[in-house]
Amino acid sequence: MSPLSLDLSPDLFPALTEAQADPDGPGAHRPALRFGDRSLTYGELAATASALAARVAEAGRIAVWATPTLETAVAVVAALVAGVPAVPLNPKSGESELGHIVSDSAPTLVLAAQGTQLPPALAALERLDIDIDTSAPAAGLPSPGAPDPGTPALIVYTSGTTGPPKGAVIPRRAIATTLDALADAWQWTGDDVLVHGLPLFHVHGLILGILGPLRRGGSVRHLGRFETAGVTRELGEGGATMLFGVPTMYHRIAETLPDDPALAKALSRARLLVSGSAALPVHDHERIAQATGRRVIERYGMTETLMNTSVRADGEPRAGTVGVPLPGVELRLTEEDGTTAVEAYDGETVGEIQVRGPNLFTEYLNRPEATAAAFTEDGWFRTGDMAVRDPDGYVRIVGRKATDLIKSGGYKIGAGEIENALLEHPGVREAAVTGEPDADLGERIVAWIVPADFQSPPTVDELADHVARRLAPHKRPRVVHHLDALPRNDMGKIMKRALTHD
Ligand code: MCA
Ligand code: AMP
Repeated sequence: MSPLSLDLSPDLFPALTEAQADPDGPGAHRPALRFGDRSLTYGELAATASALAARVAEAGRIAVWATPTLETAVAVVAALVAGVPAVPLNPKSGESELGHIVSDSAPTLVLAAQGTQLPPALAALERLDIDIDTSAPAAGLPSPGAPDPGTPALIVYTSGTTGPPKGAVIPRRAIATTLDALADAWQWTGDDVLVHGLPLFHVHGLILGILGPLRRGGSVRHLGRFETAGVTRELGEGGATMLFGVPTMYHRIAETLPDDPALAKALSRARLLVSGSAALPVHDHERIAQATGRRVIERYGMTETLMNTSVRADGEPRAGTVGVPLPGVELRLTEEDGTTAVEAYDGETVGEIQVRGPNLFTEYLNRPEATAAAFTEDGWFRTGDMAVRDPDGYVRIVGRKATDLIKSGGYKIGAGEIENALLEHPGVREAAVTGEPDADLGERIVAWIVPADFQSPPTVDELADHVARRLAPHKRPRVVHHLDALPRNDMGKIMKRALTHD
């Protein structure tokens, strides 16, 4: 047990600060986190996170092995309390992706749950076990003072069209303001109990799904992995009030509903069902509404911007739209040149969404050129998402500027990183990757390869395993086509539009 503990940072989690100041008060006994049969009250979380914070306070930057467990939530809260930037790592990351993230972000420590085996890519890093010690002293070191709102809080890796993922540096200000804007839009309070089964190495599951309830003084029940039975249990008898998920999860709910009246009943009791990370198909929206009487609301965000728009809890839920700009977020659509604003609110004129506000990231770590390219001269962030606006301001996303970005299961995946991985396979001479519509995943990854040897071309399983081992299982191709040659233009550039089944 560490003899030290740090005062909790009052700006991000008032309920934790209160629990630390008054460990016997009612606030300290309120539930904060639950994963399966393990849970922590605010008092317990304050004790264990402040003790861990004291142990990482001197670190430059820490990596967190972000399994869907209580340990990950405690480690990230501890890092925020200590004012030390944390890099959440996907525990299913393959060797080259992990190697890239670790060398790019250069953490001085990796935090992992006791007993977890870490891969060789992390062997050179000092390891600190996340030990959940609720008997740690409630007060110890004097407060270091709340870190400046511009201090980096998290570095979250996100894919681009080419090359390896970039680390988006997310300041404390962005986390606080995005969560408070969502509280306003969703009437989200400390009385809410959230349920979800999202991964904890992305913005959706970690910032909205764990830090969100903690900032409100409410609680979260994490399912470990998404399953409709868990949703039924927690929203039904469990009394949870909100559900967060990606469209693939709502699609699986919509598929299950006709045979599962208990799921329908549980969903009908929820105060709010929220979908994000990709477009929720209108068909799934309607099926859920019909079976439960509840309409899923959509919000739109990005790793770099956190949340930009949402359908409001007190607004009209309109399928196929992502609602209106959140408080504090400026949003404009621009013409092809990227700077002329589209003035129309006609539901027809398409422009690129650009945003400005305190919700934005600061930079891509070690990538000043990519950072500069992401912003206009007057400070608008170019999202690359194309949209129209209805007369009342509701935003409808209609597509993406880059065809080389694929959204599968709510994960953003760059075609370029998969092509590079495929080209490292000895059986592949040339490779191109595209996304094609998939009812479950939104888009599925399709690889088009010219085999090195047509007599024994690599199988889909072989290539899927190859990509899963190097990058991550969700980046593996689900379909592989063999071609004699890739279609190229006069400049030798691959013409992806020509890559279709027939
Ligand atoms: C399969 N698996 C493999 C292989 N094939 N492992 C190794 N090698 C292989 N060849 C394993 C997978 O690891 C997984 O393991 C299991 O088989 C099933 O894989 P998969 O089909 O990919 O998963 P799924 O069950 O279909 O997952 C669907 C899902 C998932 C649950 C919806 O895609 C998901 O969690 N999506 C959430 C993405 C997300 O949070 N995005 C937010 C980013 P195992 O079963 O053990 O897992 S966007 C964001 O943050 C912005 C800000 C926003 O707006 O929200
Ligand atoms: P990521 O880079 O993984 O953070 O994903 C951000 C991207 O997800 C955005 O640029 C959008 O293309 C997409 N996205 C997020 N939420 C929605 C939504 N509700 N509807 C459509 N697309 C979305």
